[in-house]
Amino acid sequence: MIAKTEEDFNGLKEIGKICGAIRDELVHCTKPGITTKELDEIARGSFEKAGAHSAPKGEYDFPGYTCISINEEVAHGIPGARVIQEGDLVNIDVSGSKNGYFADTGISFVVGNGEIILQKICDVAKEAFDAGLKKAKPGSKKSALGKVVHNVAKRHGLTVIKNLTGHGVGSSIHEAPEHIFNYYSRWDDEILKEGMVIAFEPFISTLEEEVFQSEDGWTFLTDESFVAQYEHTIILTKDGPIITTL
Ligand code: M2C
Ligand code: CO
Ligand code: CO
Repeated sequence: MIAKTEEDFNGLKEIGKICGAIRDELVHCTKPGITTKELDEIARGSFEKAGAHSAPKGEYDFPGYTCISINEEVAHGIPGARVIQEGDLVNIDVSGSKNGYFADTGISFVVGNGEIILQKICDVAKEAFDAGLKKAKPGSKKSALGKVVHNVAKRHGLTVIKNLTGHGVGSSIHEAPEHIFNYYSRWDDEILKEGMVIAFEPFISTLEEEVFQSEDGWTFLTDESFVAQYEHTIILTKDGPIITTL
């Protein structure tokens, strides 16, 4: 959406704050021994308490309030009986709505002590996000974000997932612009606009550049790579980006 009014800005900030707080709460509660379903139940309670709704559940009838993905699962992991272990790479993606406004945020992290490469892809996902954020201004090319994301990955001897992308958000969970790629596409000539609301979510991979869908119809998987995501909802303004989900 294009945020125009004070009501738009306030509504987007309110749901952004709620989703950011639920994300942080779940990260805090992620300890060896807890199941992904138990984490999702915490999110269910927090959405309810905040008077907000889960976007995956409300918009797509996803079997969970949040997406929680472990190790070979990259995104859209279904909360369930899987028990979190020390050293797991975990992704928690929280998206929701309140009063018709939406936000989307996610983070990958390592539980306790894990392999060094796992911490590295998490750090590089954040670095790629920060580099892209500098290009996130009205009048810039949308393709500039993907260009810097891919460059940051390559500089660290890593790559990006090409078939998962960021997207517009705000009045629904996924809306125009349809794709914010994690690589440079010369065909992508869209110019970012004042007030545009985007979910920017670099996916940094150790090897593979595409994910595939699991037989459960939801979960995106890799075969022999690990992938980290870092996502926030951002309102683009001439005075700089406003991150609603900090
Ligand atoms: O937009 C995402 O970040 C998720 C969507 C949840 S709806 C089931 N918040 C995303 C991540 C990966 C792939 C597609 N969308
Ligand atoms: Co998300
Ligand atoms: Co998203």
